[in-house]
Amino acid sequence: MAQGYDIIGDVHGCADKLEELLGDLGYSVVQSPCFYWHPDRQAIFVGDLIDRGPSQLRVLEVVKAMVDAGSAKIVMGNHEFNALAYATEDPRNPGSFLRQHDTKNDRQHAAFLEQLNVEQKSHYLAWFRTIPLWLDLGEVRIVHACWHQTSMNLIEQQLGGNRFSSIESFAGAARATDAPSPLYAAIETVLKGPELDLAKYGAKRFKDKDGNVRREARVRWWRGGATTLKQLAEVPQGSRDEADKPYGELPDVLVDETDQSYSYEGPVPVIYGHYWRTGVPVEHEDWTRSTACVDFSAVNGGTMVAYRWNGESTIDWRNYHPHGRNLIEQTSKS
Ligand SMILES: [Mn+2]
Repeated sequence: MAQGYDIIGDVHGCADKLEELLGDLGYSVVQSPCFYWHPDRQAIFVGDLIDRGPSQLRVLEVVKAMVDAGSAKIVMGNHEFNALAYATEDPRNPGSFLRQHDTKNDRQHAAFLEQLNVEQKSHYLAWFRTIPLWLDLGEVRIVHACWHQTSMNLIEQQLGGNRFSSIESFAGAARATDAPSPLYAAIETVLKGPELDLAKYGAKRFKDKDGNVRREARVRWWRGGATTLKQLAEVPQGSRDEADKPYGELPDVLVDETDQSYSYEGPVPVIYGHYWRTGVPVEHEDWTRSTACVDFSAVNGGTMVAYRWNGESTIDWRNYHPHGRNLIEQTSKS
């Protein structure tokens, strides 16, 4: 029985950083079958094992071996979900796929498609389909992007659980191209995080770093008790408005009940990934009393991070590994 969990952030094909982190955390390789193991702890992966990075096959070998051996658990990331949709033909529209093979999607997924051969792809895609969309371990909860009970209730009702029971059940959920179903929207909330419509509250659109005009802003769902647009919406720092002026402050107006419902208040701590944090974990942004993000952009020159949960009911930033100060040193080195 594990005495604690080491919850590991988005790996994105960075096998060297992952194996270094596992070593630092006290996991060692057990032979035949070969897997990383810790005498009294279990690793939990928050998903997004694949895409972008240089050694995706090695990451899949390491992580699946741990999960098969019981030395790790995993939840699904949006990149595993997308990989499945990319590979699955639309049953209503033979010849086209549940995720379109267009330039943007091809580019996002190119490294995975190149690095795995046909057999490897079908082997790991079959495994992805069985990965749960979240884990509720009683005293701690793990999800890729957002813990939102309303969405999770809907998923459980429609799937009969929190995973896809068959490829047909996946295909039914992943049809997104025409009108997204409530089930698809709920899965997006859990795996990609909620967004809110700025125009609905009289706020301006903003231009993202690539110059695309965005009318939706990410929701800072980890802010417990947040009720206003200013508290909940995340317009990235340095954004500009459509007239190319600095974006300025969001209005401090109340958001509606649906948007307020994303705000997570505990009491059980949630550990999640997905959000490409940088630098050291900062209170209110990267962690709160009841939430901790473990994605610190490992594939983008950042640090592969774990949160070492030891049974606490409120997050303790000292349980981040590496610790804050070391994070700065590692980040500035890379
Ligand atoms: Mn993600």
